[in-house]
Amino acid sequence: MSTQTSDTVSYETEDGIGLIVLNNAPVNAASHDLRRGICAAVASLEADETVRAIAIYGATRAFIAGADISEFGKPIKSPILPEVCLALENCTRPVVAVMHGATLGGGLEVAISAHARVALPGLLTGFPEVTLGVLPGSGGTQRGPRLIGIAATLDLATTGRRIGADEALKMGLIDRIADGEPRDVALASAREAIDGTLATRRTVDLPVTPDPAALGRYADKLAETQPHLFSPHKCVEAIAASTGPFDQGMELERKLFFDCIDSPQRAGLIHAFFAERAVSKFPEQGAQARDIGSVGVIGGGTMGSGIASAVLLAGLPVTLTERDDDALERARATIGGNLAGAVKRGKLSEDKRAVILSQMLTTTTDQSALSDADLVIEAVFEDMAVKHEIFTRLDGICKPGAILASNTSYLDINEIAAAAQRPAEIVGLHFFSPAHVMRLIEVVVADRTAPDVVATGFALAKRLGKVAVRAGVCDGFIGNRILSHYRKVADYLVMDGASPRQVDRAMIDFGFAMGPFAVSDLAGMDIAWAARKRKAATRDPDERYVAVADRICENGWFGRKAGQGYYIYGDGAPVPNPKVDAIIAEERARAGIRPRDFTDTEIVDRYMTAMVSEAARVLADGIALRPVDIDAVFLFGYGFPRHRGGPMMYADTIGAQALIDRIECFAAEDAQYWQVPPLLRQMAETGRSFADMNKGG
Ligand code: 3H9
Repeated sequence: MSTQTSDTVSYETEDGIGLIVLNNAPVNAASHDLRRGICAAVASLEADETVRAIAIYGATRAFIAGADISEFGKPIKSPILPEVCLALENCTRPVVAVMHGATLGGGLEVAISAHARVALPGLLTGFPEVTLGVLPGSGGTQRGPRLIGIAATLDLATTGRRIGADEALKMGLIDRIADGEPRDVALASAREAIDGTLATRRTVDLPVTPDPAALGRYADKLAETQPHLFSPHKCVEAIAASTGPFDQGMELERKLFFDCIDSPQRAGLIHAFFAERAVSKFPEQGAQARDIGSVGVIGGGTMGSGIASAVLLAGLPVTLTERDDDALERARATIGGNLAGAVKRGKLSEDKRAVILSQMLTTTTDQSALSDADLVIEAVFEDMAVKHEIFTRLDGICKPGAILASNTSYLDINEIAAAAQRPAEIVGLHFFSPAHVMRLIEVVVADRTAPDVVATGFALAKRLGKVAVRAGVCDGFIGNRILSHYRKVADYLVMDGASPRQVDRAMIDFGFAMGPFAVSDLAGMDIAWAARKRKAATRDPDERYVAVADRICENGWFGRKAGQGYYIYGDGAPVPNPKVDAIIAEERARAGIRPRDFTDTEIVDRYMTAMVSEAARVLADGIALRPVDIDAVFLFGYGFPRHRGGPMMYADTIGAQALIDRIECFAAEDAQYWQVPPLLRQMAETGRSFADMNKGG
């Protein structure tokens, strides 16, 4: 008979064994109710003289996925997780933790407070706290070094990487791996704890071997690679204290944990965590996604090959078509290279790569080979006439019910859909380069796209391990529309006196992995040049136009692939291109501009204000469902610094009125470009924030 100690925890006894069962679906987050329930169950079982050993396991798909993140930033109610850990560790009966599924962060800390650990094969464990801007705050930084050593704890805690049962066993984090149902394993393990075949001991009683070399190594590495992040450095500080008395170490860990909780980075990183999940809620989600068993890709350039690689890596067969055999050969080589990269990153075995290339990838010049595909993704160059021709042809070739998607990055999906007899089955699936690596897909919903086709786009993204965001139709959808607006500011700043390297550096210091000019070089400046030429005829004649990039391109300096662009690329680190500086000087002189100095703060303020302004217009136009969708687009598609949560979260930290003040100040220089979005005015008047809009307010 089982006794509930809280809504989510119960215990029962069988043959002298006490079983504590955790049932806080979906992933057993250590909520207040769960914590309370565990402490009460331990107390009741300890009071029962017939109980000789205790085992604790989860009745959901996880043991414990960690502290309940939604409680962060709110007042914490007792018992806190460190108290739960102490209750288990100080229990007078041997306690075995049965670790299965996600056993992360606070979940792992609970497990290492038990006296022995048995894991099921599908275990996913580690200390992911740094990815949320905190550190293991329930004794992980103190018990970890006692159990697996200082170096291994530093590795897990500062990287946040997740490991499986085999690695956990090798590391000494668990005592053994056992297969079976968690309850059966719990009973068997507790019996072994009683008869001594499973050794039990308190982690706190184990000695710590000092390792100043590892501590120094990690401190140096983090100072170099993550100087702007807060919590990884605090992990090192807390782990360093593990060689001293346990209680003192725990006290320091608790203090540092709260320093992290109070840091804006924690708020940004947790917003990013929930953003990834929030975007999976969309109006058409009730529709049944169609089965996708095979995918066609038209076009084997960088994008098409990247998409094919992503689909193949997800285990789906791909038929890729190109115009001629040479192009097919290049596509095969690109896909082969992409998959080799996956082997290198440990995501694929060499054998599996060979099987994929020989059995799952078909390349052909004959588009009729797409007749059986459930979904075809077009990834040819951006020309409406070409897309029309392809969609008309595909419509005739593809079987009824097949979905036809375009990977266009800005063209009108409604216009593309008009070329086919099946407008309900046409959708935009906008991948980001490199498509087998970048996690974002914009699912672009045209006027007549059917709900189940939208749901299929989301389901496919999930299968590919990507983050889908629903976008409406406009030039550039969510991401590229906003990008094409704020990218101009980088050019204006350079014309007015900043250098490309100063702008890049300021944005790197803000947290981006690369600045806008380095990104242009990486993407290839010829692509944006071609787009500018195409749009020249329709450009607003009053718009300020900067010709520096055109002049660089006229010289053939297209960026990295040409060996030079804004920077010169050789064997060492890229260096600023002095010939570009000369072009900038000439263009300033031609425009009669006397260059002035900009501080890095001024650069960031203009760049970010421009980004937020266009984002507010995208939201008001209904192109993005909620502010959090824009945040997700930038986090997963544009390298926005995760610890800042996304542009809309950034905007909330500045405030609508302060943003308006900035825009009005910048408008004194260029009133055509700097205009206050009406949504920001409304927000300033009503006090409503983007966070309120995410909650439906
Ligand atoms: C910590 O432990 C601090 C301690 O050291 C110190 C404390 C003092 N809390 O991802 P899914 C929700 S820090 C609250 O879609 P999956 C999630 O939002 C924590 N909610 O499923 C979603 O809700 P909804 C360290 C959580 O199977 C639902 O569960 N732990 C939490 O793809 C399903 O999630 C971590 O960092 C949570 N901890 O992946 C682990 N976790 O359905 C974070 C999940 O309403 N979690 N939810 O959208 C994960 O990595 C993944 O969620 C997991 C499952 C692998 C567990």
